[in-house]
Amino acid sequence: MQISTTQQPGAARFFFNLLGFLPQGPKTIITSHTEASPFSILNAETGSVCYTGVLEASPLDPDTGIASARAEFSDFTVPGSYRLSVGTDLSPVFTIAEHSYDALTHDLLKMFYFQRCGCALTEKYAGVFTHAACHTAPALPYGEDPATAVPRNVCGGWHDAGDYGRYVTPGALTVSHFLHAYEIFPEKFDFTVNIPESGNGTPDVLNEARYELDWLLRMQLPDGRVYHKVTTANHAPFIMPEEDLEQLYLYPPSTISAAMFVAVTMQAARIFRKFDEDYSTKLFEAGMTSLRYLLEHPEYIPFRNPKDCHTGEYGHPSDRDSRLWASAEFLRTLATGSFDAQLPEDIRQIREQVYARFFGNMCDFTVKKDSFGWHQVGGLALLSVCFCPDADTVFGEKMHEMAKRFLSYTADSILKLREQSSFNIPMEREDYTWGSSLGLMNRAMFCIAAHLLTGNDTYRICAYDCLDYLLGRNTLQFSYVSGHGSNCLKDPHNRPTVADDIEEMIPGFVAGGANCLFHDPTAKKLLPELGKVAPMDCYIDDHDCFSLNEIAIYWNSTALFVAAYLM
Ligand code: 9MR
Ligand code: ZN
Repeated sequence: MQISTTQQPGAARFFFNLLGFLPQGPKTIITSHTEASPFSILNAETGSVCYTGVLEASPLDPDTGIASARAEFSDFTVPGSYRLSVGTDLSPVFTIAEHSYDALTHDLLKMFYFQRCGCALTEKYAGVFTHAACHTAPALPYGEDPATAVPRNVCGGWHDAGDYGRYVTPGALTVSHFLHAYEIFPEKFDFTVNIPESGNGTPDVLNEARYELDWLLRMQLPDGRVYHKVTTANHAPFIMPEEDLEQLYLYPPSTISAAMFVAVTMQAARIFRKFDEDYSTKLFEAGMTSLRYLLEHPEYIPFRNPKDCHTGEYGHPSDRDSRLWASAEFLRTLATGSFDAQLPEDIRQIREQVYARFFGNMCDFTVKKDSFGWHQVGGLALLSVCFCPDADTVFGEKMHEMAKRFLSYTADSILKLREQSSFNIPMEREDYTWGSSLGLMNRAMFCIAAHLLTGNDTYRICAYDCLDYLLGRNTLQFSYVSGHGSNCLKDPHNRPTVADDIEEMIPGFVAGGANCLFHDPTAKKLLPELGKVAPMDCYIDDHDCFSLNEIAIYWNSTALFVAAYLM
């Protein structure tokens, strides 16, 4: 368990990325000093001074609860092990090294193998963390008479989080993080993670994505609707997944699940084209079926949990953002390679229709700093437009301009937040909520996109700031990624790792993070009341705290996007 400690007078604290820095990357360490004192970087072995500078002091910051100072030494690029010294205070050792984030990126991707449902995790790939195949029984469509309902095989996919539910909307979103990362910077995914498909000629990031895509295809009904989720009625207790034998239900389709299904199958169809043409065609056709359904149903059909269902809801106020994203992926895919060759007349007409609506949806779109998250997926449409090689032709110059403007405008507002924070983190109080890691990684994604589009280096630096926070540059000096950093996540709210009786935690899992809204009873009980604890300190590494310490696929996939780009 991890509770913020009140600062001892004289005992300086140092807050920094516990995985260290890249030689060419930005380098910032926050200290608990309050004056603009001189600092030095010392060689950790010899004690010799390698670099000197002056701290930049910040007054008390309500988000961190402390006054602090910042040592910035980005222009010091020599690999090695060092300490920061301020007067007589010495920091713990930190490193500057090539490949500081390679193992991290590897493990962030490998995490998804451990989330696989419907197959046994074997020693060859899982090491000691094996388990038998789980959730293999057919699921019943919810609300139908069990005597006559036809059970359906929807085996596969990833467990969403620390629970065993499988939900279409976060699933599609997560796959899209993989696909966008691969599409925008494929050169970063030249590594394998020892999964059954490794070495088959397709990069592992796509192999892992396919495991979820295959399941998404099973969640589609012949008329194009897509079940919203498959879960038991209640979350299982802390048992291994193969022991969870309660009845699985398929919960009613929504237009959000259909739209996100269209988006991700269309995107995957164009990316898988060169690896497996038959699979690509299958994805495209499945996407077309649901797109036709959506065009015939312009009204929003939401999903709400029925009264007797207590698993995640993933509700939305509207389906406009998911329709916008679906349209963008469809238009881009149609214009890609072999798809545009011989378009049947009906698809040409559909394209006109989609384009017209896309335009309207885009003009109405309000981008948020977390528009790559499950609350709001419109940001993914922006990525699709802005990184489309011939965006002016496919989307029109005006639309392309608008998408670029939305992206850079949001990235600029993220930079402003960063400037206001004493830790140089683009977060404000209201951002310390359930799944704060997602908001933070979304900001880093905006900054990466803006950096790639404009070449402005401040965006790239801000993306590193976000990664630094996740890996230890926070008031708890805590790395929210298991297995990475000397003080890191060890006891997440995650059923298998609690139930498996193995002391060690699987590396590469990202926790939801600090949340000052106390959404779970243990957090309420154990954390001091707000005012006595700063938002950045509102976190406990205890599996009971599901609103602080759960793991989830989209927390990992956004971190993967960021770490892969920055590594
Ligand atoms: O991540 C979700 C968080 O933002 C919401 O506030 C919370 C309550 O609705 O739900 C979280 O999502 C959970 C989902 O409902 C079920 N699987 C675990 C998810 C992570 O906590
Ligand atoms: Zn399972």
